[in-house]
Amino acid sequence: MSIIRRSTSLFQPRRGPEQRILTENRALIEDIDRRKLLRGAVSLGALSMLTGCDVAEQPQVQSVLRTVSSFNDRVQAAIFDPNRLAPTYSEAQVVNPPRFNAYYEIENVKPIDISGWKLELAGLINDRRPWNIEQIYALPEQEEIIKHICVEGWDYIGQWSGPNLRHFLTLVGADLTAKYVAFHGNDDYLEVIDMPSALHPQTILATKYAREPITDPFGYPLRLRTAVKLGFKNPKWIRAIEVTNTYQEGFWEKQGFNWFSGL
Ligand SMILES: Nc1nc2c(c(=O)[nH]1)N[C@H]1C(S)=C(S)[C@@H](COP(=O)(O)O)O[C@H]1N2
Ligand SMILES: [Mo]
Repeated sequence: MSIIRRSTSLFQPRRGPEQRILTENRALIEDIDRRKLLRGAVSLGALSMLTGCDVAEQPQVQSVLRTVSSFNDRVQAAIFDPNRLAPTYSEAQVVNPPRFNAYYEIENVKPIDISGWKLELAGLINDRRPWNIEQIYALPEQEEIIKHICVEGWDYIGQWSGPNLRHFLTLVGADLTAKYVAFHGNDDYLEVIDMPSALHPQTILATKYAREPITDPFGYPLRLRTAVKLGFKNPKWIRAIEVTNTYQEGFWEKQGFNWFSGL
């Protein structure tokens, strides 16, 4: 089920500045609507009632939406159930090759040269020795067929395998009581997830797609795949993993999307 389809009722033709404001803040409003924070039709009137300020002015609309959105982050984190499993699918439903996305076009993907690649570990981890790919391949593998949902309004079912992240973090002596796990991509992409989501049973460090090594566009040699986060919280081409208590905004949060972005 795509976000756009679920939210179209919000964007029925309206006239004048109200339509313009709704369009310009589409991403934030969709995010709020997707989480069913506001039931029924979201209107500027409803938002202004929520916050008690005049939302007819553009800068205020943004801050109103951001307020609702970050409030929603806390609610989301509080209601996250670390034991609830996300739906899984059958092998017949797997889309192969997967659908590509990044903050740039596929032609600009810079493949990782595996001879020079090591996974770096940083922050609140006892054993921060880097890992080469052979060491990672030697770990027990977990496979999952899960849905990838992108905030841009599309989704696909994919078949991913690789070491379970909780298992890996335990192995290297990460502080599992820390708040966040940050992933640094080789393309300077940063995304951070909360520790409970990192420790969720369906969160893995994926090395394979449909039982073959992940190909360059999709994150070779290592990417995150979690069934409990939107697509953008699944960094590809991981260069470093950092365990930290410091809150950091990733690429898409800076575009206005929710930090938590759980499913
Ligand atoms: N390093 C890196 N990881 C990234 C991105 C990116 O631009 N760089 N884009 C994210 C977004 S928005 C999506 S939807 C998914 C796309 O993953 P896919 O190409 O395997 O479908 O990767 C996510 N991880
Ligand atoms: Mo995405």
